[in-house]
Amino acid sequence: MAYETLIVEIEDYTCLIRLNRPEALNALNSRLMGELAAAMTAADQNDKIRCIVITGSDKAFAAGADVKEMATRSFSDVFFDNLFGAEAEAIQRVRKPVVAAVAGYCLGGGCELAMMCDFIIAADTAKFGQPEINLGIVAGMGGTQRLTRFVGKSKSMDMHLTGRFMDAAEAERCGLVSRVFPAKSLIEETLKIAGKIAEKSMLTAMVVKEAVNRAQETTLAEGLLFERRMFHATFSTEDQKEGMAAFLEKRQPQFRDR
Ligand code: CO8
Repeated sequence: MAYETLIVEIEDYTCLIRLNRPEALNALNSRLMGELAAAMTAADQNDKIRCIVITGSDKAFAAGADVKEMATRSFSDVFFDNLFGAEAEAIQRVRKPVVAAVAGYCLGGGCELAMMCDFIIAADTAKFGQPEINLGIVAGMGGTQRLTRFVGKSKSMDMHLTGRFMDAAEAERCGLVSRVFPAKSLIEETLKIAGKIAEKSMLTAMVVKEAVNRAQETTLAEGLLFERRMFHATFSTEDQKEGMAAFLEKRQPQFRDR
């Protein structure tokens, strides 16, 4: 399918989705969010794809929601449209692993989109921020909730109340991003990481994703019980037999997602 605001490439087992509105630093407008939700849903349903990577350009992952599109809208406009609500839900429904590869500006809705991914790999040029307060609004796609869970209340309050940007080193230090690479090798390194994920059992990878995401949603006791039950359930899979046999036979496992 052809997209106006995305470039989608499928290579080996990875679907690389590039946000592509260079004229607006990849600002998220309705068109882009609709196309992104559609592209991610299609990738999730495509049996060939085992990992999804979302990226932007060297200059910007995304500089936030499109201010030009939002500026004159009223409360009832955005309320009845449920602005970006359906798209955000579609993105969060994706069951396969999703990695964000962030270079340059990653602000407002852009930072929120990156945080909706399963983890964030950053270039050393990345700049994260929730500067909505400068526009007289509050974050609307998870910024106050997810950033607080990632970096804690103090730093999250600082980011949301001052609107300041955080560089890649600070973002790695406080747990917002998992790894930082030089900008020129960001995509290559992220695709290597996606390739590693693609080698695993997709069935197990999806279970891992569900279990880790539970940690953000529930109490420790409930999360531990969910994890233990999922651990028990993996013993019903062929991939558990294959993974353990391969270890004992000192060979690489051949997972079949069964
Ligand atoms: N929306 C629309 N256009 C944008 C945006 C944006 N968020 N960011 C940049 N652009 C455009 C600029 O208007 C400019 O276009 P033009 O040349 O036509 O004027 C072009 O991109 C280049 O931008 P700059 O000239 O400003 O580039 P600089 O390098 O000087 O500055 C910055 C880069 C610092 C990133 C600057 O562009 C900036 O501050 N951008 C806005 C950042 C921001 O405030 N983001 C938050 C937006 S609000 C939001 O994300 C809310 C999310 C919640 C949505 C959930 C709904 C439920």
